[in-house]
Amino acid sequence: MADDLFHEMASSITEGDPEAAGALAKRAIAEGIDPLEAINKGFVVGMKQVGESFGCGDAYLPDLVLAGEAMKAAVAVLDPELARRGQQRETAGEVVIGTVKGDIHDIGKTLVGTMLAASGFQVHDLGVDVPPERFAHKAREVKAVIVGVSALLTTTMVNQKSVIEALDDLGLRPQVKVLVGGAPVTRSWADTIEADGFAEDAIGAVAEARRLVNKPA
Ligand code: B1M
Repeated sequence: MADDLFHEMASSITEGDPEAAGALAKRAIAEGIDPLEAINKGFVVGMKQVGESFGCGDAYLPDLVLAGEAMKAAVAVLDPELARRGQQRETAGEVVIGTVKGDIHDIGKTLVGTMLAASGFQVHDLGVDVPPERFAHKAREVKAVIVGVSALLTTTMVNQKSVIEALDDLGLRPQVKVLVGGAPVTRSWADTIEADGFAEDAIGAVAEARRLVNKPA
């Protein structure tokens, strides 16, 4: 029964099991289940559960990382089938993400990127130690709707502002929204540099990104 399969799909995400998620996605295709339904009624349900557990302290960072990996494994199997059927999963838009110049911390940034990709954004991850101009040029190249800028050091936070200035220099503001985050970053800092969005963690980043493009989850 499809409901049982959807339930198993959600569990494969909450258990952070990419192998199971991939196998369940293949089973859905073999059983003729609509891949969009599999994503929305199965895997996404698990993703939401993990997010809620993390929000109230019942799940931890490794759970989020594994859930993200499991989601990616399922989507990797289902995306070609979606394309084959001529359906497109709703794309929330292009996101350029990276860690600011002078900063090589990448764990949180990568996690945020993974979660954004799992929630429907097309993510272009520029890596770490990224000069402001590179964010801006990539944003222009891919017609980004959001530029996500991570900073982990009090000494590099200021480079988030430089990214906004670089976007300004190319005339990309305000149509490109800027989302900032990282351990030392606060809402008040985001307001000071006139960023459009701020999130404390990866789940918050997904909610904030969807709000910024008017597609709340
Ligand atoms: Co560094 N480091 N580190 N470090 N390091 C910190 C950040 C520090 C707080 C440690 C400390 O002193 N207690 C401190 C900064 C102090 C400060 O500025 N206030 C520090 C320092 C000083 C340094 C060096 C200068 C140390 C030295 O060399 N003397 C050096 C700097 C190098 C450089 O960048 N130029 C350095 C180097 C390193 C390592 C390379 C050893 C390693 C990084 C490895 C890697 O990333 N591949 C490292 C690590 C691991 C840490 C700590 C211990 C952990 C960071 C981490 O990965 N956390 C860190 C202490 C800490 O944060 N507790 C520390 C887990 C990760 C999932 O969380 O990155 O916060 P986080 O991401 C979260 C949120 O912040 C948010 O969501 C994520 C997921 O929940 N978020 C976003 C992040 N980006 C976001 C973007 C968004 C939205 C949300 O929108 C776009």
